[in-house]
Amino acid sequence: MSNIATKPRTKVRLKTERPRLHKVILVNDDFTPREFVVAVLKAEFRMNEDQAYRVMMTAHRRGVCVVAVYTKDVAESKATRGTEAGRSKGYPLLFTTEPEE
Ligand code: TYC
Repeated sequence: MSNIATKPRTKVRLKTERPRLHKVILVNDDFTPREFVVAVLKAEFRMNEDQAYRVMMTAHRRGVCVVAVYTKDVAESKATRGTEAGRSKGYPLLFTTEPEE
């Protein structure tokens, strides 16, 4: 009889981990009009005028602003749609994503 211990290959997960959320980040530039940034934030991120204006001004003053957090897929598609909205008008507007800690 062999006494080589057989180690279970699969770990039992006691807890279901939530998927990591990803931040959508608005990046400032010198060319995109303020009102256009506000309009994109309202359309793509369901913000009201006041919220959108504050986020736009934070990016304008500090260089970047976290817009919202979503699951990876949603964050990436919203960032792409926001960036493309700017590109369609010839603006360098940029949204990026990064995982939350
Ligand atoms: N800095 C731009 C301007 O003065 C406005 C702006 C704000 C552009 C935020 C991009 O992410 C941005 N017209």
